[in-house]
Amino acid sequence: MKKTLLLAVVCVTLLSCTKNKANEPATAVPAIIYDTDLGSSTDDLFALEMLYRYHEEGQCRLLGVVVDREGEDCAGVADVMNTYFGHSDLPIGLVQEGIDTPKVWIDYRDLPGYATDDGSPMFDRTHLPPYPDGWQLYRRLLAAEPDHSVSIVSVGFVTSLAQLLESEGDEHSPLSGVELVRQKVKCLYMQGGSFGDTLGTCYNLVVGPDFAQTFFRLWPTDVDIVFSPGEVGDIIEYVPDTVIADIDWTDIHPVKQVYLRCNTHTGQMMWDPLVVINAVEGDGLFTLSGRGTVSLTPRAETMFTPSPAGNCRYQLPGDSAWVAAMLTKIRTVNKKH
Ligand SMILES: [Ca+2]
Repeated sequence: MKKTLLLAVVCVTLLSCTKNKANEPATAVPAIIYDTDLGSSTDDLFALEMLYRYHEEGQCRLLGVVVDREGEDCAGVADVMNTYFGHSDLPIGLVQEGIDTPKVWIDYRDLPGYATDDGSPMFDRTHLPPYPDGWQLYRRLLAAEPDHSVSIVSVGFVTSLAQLLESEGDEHSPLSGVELVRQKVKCLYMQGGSFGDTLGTCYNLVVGPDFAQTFFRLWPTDVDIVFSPGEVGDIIEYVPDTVIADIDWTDIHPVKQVYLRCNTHTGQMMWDPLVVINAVEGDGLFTLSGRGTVSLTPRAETMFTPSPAGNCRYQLPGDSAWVAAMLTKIRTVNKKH
């Protein structure tokens, strides 16, 4: 009897191993939550276009969009983009009680209201307000995914992330926000940080210092972060005339309309797409620092301390060939979508 029981246990174990192996290809494609301050800089738009393309090509699974800049118009931009590019099924979350009136660099928050010559809306909509709170959408999406499988692409503020980390158990999961992140998140890819010879700040963190402090205090130290500091994207420029020329196949295009209607000569560089490329295509296209830990000073400066067991790494600027290759990747989504 004992031998029979042992055999049964072995069989069940083998079956369960086989089942897990069969699931591996599905989990190998990164599941991604896109966390963005849409409505101000246009690199957030290009990064989102790239995620659509990666999703369509089966290179990632885009789970949803969290808008971390306050305002239903900012979430409306996400809705216009999702709808236009055929991803109206994507859920949208919007921060409440976020950063109070942060600077707007390129104001395209009225994109949802753009009209054609006859006054009719230029772009269709799917999800109208109200939107779920960003941290609540995080909890719902994370709870439904396999353990250690989700990559977060954070290219805006850390408002919704800080609120997620402070959250308690709810109908989606009994876990606290910290434990939910620890259980579900594989890696956070973040636009931000400054890791030069002297301490420095970055816009996305310093503009909301309380959120940044909460984020660094609570983020689990056993969940990886890859930072994309400003200087990495500072050398990649997608000039406005080229953007418009690349979208020569239509005028009814949300990104082209932003470039036709707004002053985009603001020193806009391609910071955010680098975060998406790293999250989807992996580390091979980037030169990364060694491992270490990152802490935040009281003045919201990021401080990197090398440590082989640390959870943090950061991108380093590439050479001119790398810059050209990155820009080509970014431009592709506008040329052929
Ligand atoms: Ca951004």
